[in-house]
Amino acid sequence: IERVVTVGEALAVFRAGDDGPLWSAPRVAVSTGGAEANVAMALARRGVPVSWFGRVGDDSLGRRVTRELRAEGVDVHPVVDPGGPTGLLVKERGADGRTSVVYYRRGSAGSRLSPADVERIPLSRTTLLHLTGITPALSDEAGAAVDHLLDRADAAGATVSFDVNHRGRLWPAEVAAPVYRALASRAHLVFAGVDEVPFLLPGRGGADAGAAALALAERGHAHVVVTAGAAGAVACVDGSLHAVPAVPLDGPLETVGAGDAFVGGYLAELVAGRPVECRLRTGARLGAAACRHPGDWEGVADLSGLDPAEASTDPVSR
Ligand code: KDG
Repeated sequence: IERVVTVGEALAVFRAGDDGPLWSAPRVAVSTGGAEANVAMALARRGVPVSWFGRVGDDSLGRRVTRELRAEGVDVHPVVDPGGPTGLLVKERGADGRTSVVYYRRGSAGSRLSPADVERIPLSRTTLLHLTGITPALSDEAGAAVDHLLDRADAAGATVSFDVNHRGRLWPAEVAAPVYRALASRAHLVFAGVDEVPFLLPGRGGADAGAAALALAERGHAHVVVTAGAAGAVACVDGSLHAVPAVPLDGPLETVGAGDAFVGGYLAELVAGRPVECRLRTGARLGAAACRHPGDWEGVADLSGLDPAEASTDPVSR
């Protein structure tokens, strides 16, 4: 694999909480999010050639998110759509330290992705196409674009990676589950959080990540990765199971985007031809790094202190 291609909705992210809740905070921080965009930025940080495709509005937020993706080294191909605004995600941190997410994205440009938009995306035997379960949640048209991409990936012999990424605020579980199963069955590599496994294996709740990965393998998924947050992550590849613990963290954590950073780390090592343990370890480090920053993806730029071998007790280096 020489290049990763990803398609989805990039969002503007407004974040409040450092100086009070959104209703009274005098300032919000602005940045970029969207699962596929986050994965693309993590991959670019690891030096992997990566392209992002999707729609943005003909507005300042659209210019902003494309500019940020480009600045991070992603090859960006926006369709600028005057028919809808760039989608927005608002993250608000409560006094209890918990983050809540609200979307302003119905009818957004990103949700208007169409099969015609993805017709010319270059795919070949040397591309890895990364998709998530968020895109088909956005609209029927966006779902049709995902199906068309999978047909094209099939014809081109591209490798397909799929991250379930269930978003209960976008669609109900009973509508989403059959779509996730159909998409996962067409992917070579499936990522799921341990709590998302029941979507793929109805009736199998409560399993730990290892048992879940084995059960998915039994269902015919030759390459699955199940993440379990602070309990680590497991991969089952061609029948063998590999596990890594999570990197221990303390201090305030903001976990939105950690899953995407994990996927970026895992895929970066896959593209580099590294073994499964190494992919999992890098995934865990990037996931942990994302938790140390209140933004979705910015934390992946700094992996210091996340490797036990380089731990130092001196808080200053000079
Ligand atoms: O994982 C973080 C993403 O979820 C966030 O950036 C926004 O893609 C997003 C979504 O739809 O939740």
